[in-house]
Amino acid sequence: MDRSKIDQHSRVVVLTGAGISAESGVKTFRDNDGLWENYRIEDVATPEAFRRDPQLVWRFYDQRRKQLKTVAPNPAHHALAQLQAMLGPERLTLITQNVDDLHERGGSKAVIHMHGELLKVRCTRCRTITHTEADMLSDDQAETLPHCECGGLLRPHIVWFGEMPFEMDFIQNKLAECTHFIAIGTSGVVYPAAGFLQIARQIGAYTIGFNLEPPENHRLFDQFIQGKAGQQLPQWVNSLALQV
Ligand code: BJW
Ligand code: ZN
Repeated sequence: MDRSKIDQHSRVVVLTGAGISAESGVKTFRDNDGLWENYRIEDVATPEAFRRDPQLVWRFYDQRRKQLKTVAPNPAHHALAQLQAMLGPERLTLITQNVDDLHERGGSKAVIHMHGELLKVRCTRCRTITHTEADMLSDDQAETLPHCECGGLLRPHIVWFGEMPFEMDFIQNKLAECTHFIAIGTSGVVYPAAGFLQIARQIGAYTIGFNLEPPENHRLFDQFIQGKAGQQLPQWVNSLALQV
C-alpha cells in the first residue's frame, strides 16, 4: 500500500504557520531580526505584558488588525481551500497558528485558530467574545482602554505564551485518527503545535512538510518540500487532483 497517496478515504490534518501568509505580506515571527513588527515578542505576547502595559499591547494588535485589511490570500491559501473542497471539510481539518483570516478569505471552511484571531476581542470578566474590525484605542483617547458592556476590560482574543491554545481536545481527536499530516510554513518551535508532527508519526500517519527553509524538525517528515508555499502547494495539490 502506498501510504503517501491521498484519496477520498484519507483523513488529512493540515497545520499552517506564519510562512503561509508571508507571500501575502504578513511578517513571520522568526525570520528577520528578532523584532516582530518592531516589537519584542515578550513585550506584547504574554499575559504579564498585558497587565504591565495594556496600551502598548492594544496598540500592537490595532496596528496588525489595520494591516490585515491591506493584505489578501495568496495561491497557497487558495490551494488548501481547493484540497478541502476535493476531500470535504470532514476529511480535511485545517488548523492554523495564524491569527489572520486569510484561510477563510481564501475559501477554507471550519478553520481552527488554535492561537486565536485578530478580528476577535474577549472580555476578561464575562468572557464574551466579539467580532471587531475597529481600532480599540481611538487616536484622541489613546489612554482609554476598551471595556465590555459588563464593565470588564477587553483583551485581544489571542493565545499568549503560557496560555492554553484553543480547541486542544478537538485537535487531539483529529490527530489521533489522521492518515496524513501536513505542516506548512511553520518553524516548529512553539509548543504544543510543534508536537503535532510527533503525534501524527506515532499513529502511523504519512507526514509532509512545506517550508521555505528546512526547519529544525524537517528530517522527521516522510516528505519535505522546500520552497515558497505559494508556489509549491498549488503544484502539489494539482498533482493530487489526478488521484482523488
Ligand atoms: C515560509 C515562507 C513561504 C517563510 N513559504 N514557508 C520550553 C520548552 C518547551 C515549551 C515551552 C518552554 N517554555 C515555554 C514553553 C511553552 C510555549 C513555547 O512553546 N515556547 C517556545 C518558544 C519554547 N508555548 C506556550 O506557551 C503555548 N501554550 C502552552 O504551552 O500552554 C500549555 C500550558 C499552559 C498553561 C500552563 C501549563 C501549560 C502558547 C503559545 C502561544 C503562541 N503565541 C504566538 C503569538 C500570538 C499570536 C499573535 O499575536 O500573532 O503565536 S507566538 C508566535 O509563534 C505565534 C505563532 O502562531 C507561533 C508559531 O510561529 P510560526 O507560525 O511557526 O512562525 P515562525 O515565524 O516561527 O516560522 C515561519 C516559518 O515559515 C519559517 O520556518 C520560515 O522559513 C517559513 N517561511 N516564508 C513557506 N513563503
Ligand atoms: Zn464582559
